[in-house]
Amino acid sequence: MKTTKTTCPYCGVGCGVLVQQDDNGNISVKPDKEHPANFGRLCSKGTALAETLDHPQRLLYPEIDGQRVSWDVATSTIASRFQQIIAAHGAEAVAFYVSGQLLTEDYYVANKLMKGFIGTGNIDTNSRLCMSSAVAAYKRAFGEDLVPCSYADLEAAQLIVLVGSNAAWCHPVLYQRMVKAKKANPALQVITIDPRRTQTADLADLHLGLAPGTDAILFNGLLAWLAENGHTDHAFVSQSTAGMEQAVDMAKSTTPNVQVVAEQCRLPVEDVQRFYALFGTTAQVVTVFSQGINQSASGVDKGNALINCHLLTGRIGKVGAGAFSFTGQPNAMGGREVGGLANQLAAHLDIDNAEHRALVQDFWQSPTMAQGAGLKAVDLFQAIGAGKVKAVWIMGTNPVVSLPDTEQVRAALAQCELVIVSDCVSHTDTLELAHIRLPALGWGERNGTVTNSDRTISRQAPFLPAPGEAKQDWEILTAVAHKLGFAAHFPYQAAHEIFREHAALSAYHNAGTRCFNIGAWQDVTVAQYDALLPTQWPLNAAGQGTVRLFTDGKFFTASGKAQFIAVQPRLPQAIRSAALPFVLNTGRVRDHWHTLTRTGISPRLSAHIAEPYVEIHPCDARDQCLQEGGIARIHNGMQHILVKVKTSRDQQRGSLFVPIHWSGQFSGAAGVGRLIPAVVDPISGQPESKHATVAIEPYQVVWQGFLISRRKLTPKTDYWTAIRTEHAWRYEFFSASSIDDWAAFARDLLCQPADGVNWTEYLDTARQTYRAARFTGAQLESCLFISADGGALPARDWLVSLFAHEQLPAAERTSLLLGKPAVAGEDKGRTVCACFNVGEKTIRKAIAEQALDSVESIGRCLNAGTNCGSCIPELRTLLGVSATR
Ligand SMILES: Nc1nc2c(c(=O)[nH]1)N[C@H]1C(S)=C(S)[C@@H](COP(=O)(O)OP(=O)(O)OC[C@H]3O[C@@H](n4cnc5c(=O)[nH]c(N)nc54)[C@H](O)[C@@H]3O)O[C@H]1N2
Ligand SMILES: Nc1nc2c(c(=O)[nH]1)N[C@H]1C(S)=C(S)[C@@H](COP(=O)(O)OP(=O)(O)OC[C@H]3O[C@@H](n4cnc5c(=O)[nH]c(N)nc54)[C@H](O)[C@@H]3O)O[C@H]1N2
Ligand code: SF4
Ligand SMILES: [Mo]
Repeated sequence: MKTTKTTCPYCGVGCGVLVQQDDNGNISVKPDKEHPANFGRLCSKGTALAETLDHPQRLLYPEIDGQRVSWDVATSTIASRFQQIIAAHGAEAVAFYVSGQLLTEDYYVANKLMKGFIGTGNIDTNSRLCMSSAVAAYKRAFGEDLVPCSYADLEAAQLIVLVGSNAAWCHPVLYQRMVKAKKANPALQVITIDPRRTQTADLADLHLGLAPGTDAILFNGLLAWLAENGHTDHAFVSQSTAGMEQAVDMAKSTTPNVQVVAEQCRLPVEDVQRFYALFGTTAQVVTVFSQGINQSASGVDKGNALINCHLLTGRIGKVGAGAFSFTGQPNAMGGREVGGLANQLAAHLDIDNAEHRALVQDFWQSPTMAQGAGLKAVDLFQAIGAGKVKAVWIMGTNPVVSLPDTEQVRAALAQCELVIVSDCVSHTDTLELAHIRLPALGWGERNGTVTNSDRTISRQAPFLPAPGEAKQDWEILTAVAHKLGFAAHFPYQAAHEIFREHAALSAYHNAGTRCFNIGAWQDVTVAQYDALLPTQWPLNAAGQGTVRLFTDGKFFTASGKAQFIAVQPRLPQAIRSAALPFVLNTGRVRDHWHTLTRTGISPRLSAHIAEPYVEIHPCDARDQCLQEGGIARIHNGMQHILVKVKTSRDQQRGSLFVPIHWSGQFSGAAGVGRLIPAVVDPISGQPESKHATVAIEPYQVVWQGFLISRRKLTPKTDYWTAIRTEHAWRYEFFSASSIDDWAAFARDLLCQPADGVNWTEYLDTARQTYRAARFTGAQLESCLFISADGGALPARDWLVSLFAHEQLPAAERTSLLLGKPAVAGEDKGRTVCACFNVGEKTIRKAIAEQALDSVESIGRCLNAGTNCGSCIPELRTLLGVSATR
């Protein structure tokens, strides 16, 4: 048995995992008990990591225009095309668009090559869509992009305020730490602030379901209230901050009293009062914020509005206190350290500061430094569309799905002269538009470091060989740098060499003026690098990390004082109208990761929420004539999507929620990015992904069906979703156009039966049902069920289970097209617990039959909820009890 210590590649919690491999190559993934992020816990996604390793669709070889080429040809072509474009149009005509999912070493090399050698600031990252507002807010307040807190502060707090964070689903291990902290300390109060009542609110003593986009009003109101009610820490404010009066004056003038706040945020006055009083009287407050704050056209101001409240009360740099941005991606923070955003340099230096540019140029010995900030993501893709940027290299991100106004992004890339995409998988919506496709190493193969939300740097270590000819991103970039003539400056042979350089730059001419400093690691040997323990930056000279920042009341602004920002609240730009009467909010689900390239191949993770959906209040659904489980068409007057209707009272009236995950590889028309306008924060450039205006209506389907197939297909119906199951892909369809010849449709869908493939079909014209099955010998290859009269379709779980048979038993073969199992089996229902694969129906049955009355008793009976705990809020809902009360 070989064990590798590494870090989970999903969210910014950055959990440590132990990967165990036996002699037969079987791999299991266990939580690392010693890692300070998770201390032995993992969520459903981390637990299922082994299932996503053997990816059926890896990109294995470099390709140019669809033809396999050698690495030498691929990298020479990139270099010469870049050189031609730069010679003709200048360096500003080329760009990189990178990702918070790259390792720090990859990120460092990409940033160095673009900003120091190609000589333009045109490298931006998907962190623009994710953390850039938090970065800007921290910089304005603290003088540097510094996250003050540590995870341990969540346990030390007496009040945790979660604003625009669905941590139960998005930072599940931190959520579990908060659950445990509350159990251990019942006095700990939790407040959630989110227009939706999410699973996170299950832990809350108070949930504030405010009107979308009104957070700055709520926090300005809090600042004014704190100032007026004697909660100012005068000593801290006078010694360690600047700008308090202007900020408080602005807060008082915009939000004079609790009534005004309550009215504008559409909250009960007493709830606002309770929140303010709790905040005022609790010294240990941590305010956690995430995309409900960041993804806004005034996201930076919102971040500062909440940081202001911590500065006024001196609740920063102390145990159990601080304004804590939970980062999204596994290496969002590492990307910030190396300056991966177009308006940063490296090592937390400023690209717009000539001295900083000179310092970095000197360190890199670079011939052509970027002279200022490059284009931010949304502007970059607009410049590509306008033909100003003629070559773009996209690494580790899927912008055709994740940027706002994805149809513009698609059109921009479609007419771009040179699109290069490095990815691990062979099919993404972005790769479809690439001229040059480069195979990158993925998790388990690549080697380097990541930094999580609380500044902990951890190792990602390889335990698998490279598939095909895939290379790590830094290796590809280094090869291109060599072909561009910069070999002497990119001498890297191994990841630790890059890490050392990054560490050295952080300490270069840094006499304590920059907080980010990991200089103690600038000479690490490969053995030391491999043994690096998770450590929170900055490091002292002895290499020890720092748990909490600002404990001495010193900040990194020119004056050394933290800066209050006077915030004038601004509401979202899109305003509801008669034509577009709903606010569209977007976000994540528990078991899926972004554009599904990894979680979409795991049967376990695909079972919790199998299809794209819109969540809508039942009264709105009724008014719009929408049926639960039916198909809704949501449009913004130009683009539309089709998703399933899910009604829920957790959704406020007038608002809709659609998850972001379903790309064109996994669904017909569910990519929600096409409905999001490219509206951004003026300072950070972060898009307002949580607030579009749309209309919703029923989609009149004339037939519905499903297909289970061993092969992955791309159906052509209006609505379809692909769902990974244990042995096959399941496709659900709905269509508004009638079909005359079902058999022809089926053959087209499944492709003509090849030799040796048996085809059985059954058509009932009276009942408008069509069923077909294909066999290879006695093995079931696919089956299709269609109903055009609204009649019920057979149980999917049973049919899916038939694909486990190498040879389908005769009895099952007969019952197959009847759509009924020969022997009735248990219908588990929708998966609730992904770790132990326990379905809703099984849980409901056990609750009823065995009189279960607690989450613990469900756990004892069915195991559900006993591993990662992510499903506990749902178990509570099934029990009909609310969390802590
Ligand atoms: N399961 C899973 N986990 C993930 C990811 C994933 O894809 N899947 N992705 C990771 C990444 S990159 C990120 S950035 C994080 C994101 O983590 P979160 O930010 O927690 O997740 P989101 O679902 O994007 O949005 C958070 C909440 O903001 C709320 N919101 C919308 N508008 C407003 C508003 O006006 N005010 C307030 N206060 N709230 C609002 C939404 O209703 C939503 O519940 O998750 C990370 N973790
Ligand atoms: N409407 C709306 N849009 C959003 C959001 C939202 O809440 N609402 N959230 C935004 C946020 S916060 C984020 S972070 C983005 C995420 O959006 P994306 O970054 O576009 O989503 P991913 O699916 O994570 O894309 C990562 C890609 O990189 C590949 N990959 C993984 N590891 C590596 C590697 O080591 N090297 C290379 N070269 N490739 C690799 C994966 O296969 C995948 O194709 O979406 C943003 N878009
Ligand atoms: S919380 Fe889950 S997804 Fe995030 S790092 Fe930990 S195991 Fe991975
Ligand atoms: Mo993100």
